Amino acid sequence: MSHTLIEGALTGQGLRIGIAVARFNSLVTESLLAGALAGLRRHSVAAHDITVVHVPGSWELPLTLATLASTKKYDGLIALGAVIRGDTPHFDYVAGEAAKGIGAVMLKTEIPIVFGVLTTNTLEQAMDRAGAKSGNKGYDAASTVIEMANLLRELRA
Ligand code: INI
Repeated sequence: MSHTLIEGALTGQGLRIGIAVARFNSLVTESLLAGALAGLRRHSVAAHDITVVHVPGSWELPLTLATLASTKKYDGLIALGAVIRGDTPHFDYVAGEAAKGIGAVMLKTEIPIVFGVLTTNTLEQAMDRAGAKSGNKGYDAASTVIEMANLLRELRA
């Protein structure tokens, strides 16, 4: 007897996606946003199905995502931010709370939320992950949110 295999498709047609993006370290986060938008379009998500919300910093992401999720208008959400250790002793609080908060919102609302918040020691490391040497985590976030939205649809069907 063969096993059952369930995997989310990477086709974004018909999916409604919300993106919450932090303005703090905007040099990095604007590149993450550009990558995410390019990734969504590449996977056939329609422009009119994409909503982008700008917030001051990564600290503000969890509440914003919780509010977006509560509208029930989205099949998946993406959180984009950049928390850079060099900037301030705030690092551990902001990075920790963003990660914990976003994870908690995802489990409470049962809507997939992709964690596209970079946590790095330097601006250079962040830039490397936002379209320079190491790809673009925003672009990766787009395919992950599509896979997860499709997977959850399938698991719930
Ligand atoms: N917000 C970030 O997104 N990244 C950071 O590196 C950062 N640092 O280092 O302070 C940061 N702080 C701002 C924070 O997210 C809030 O916007 C602010 O505290 C107001 O609530």
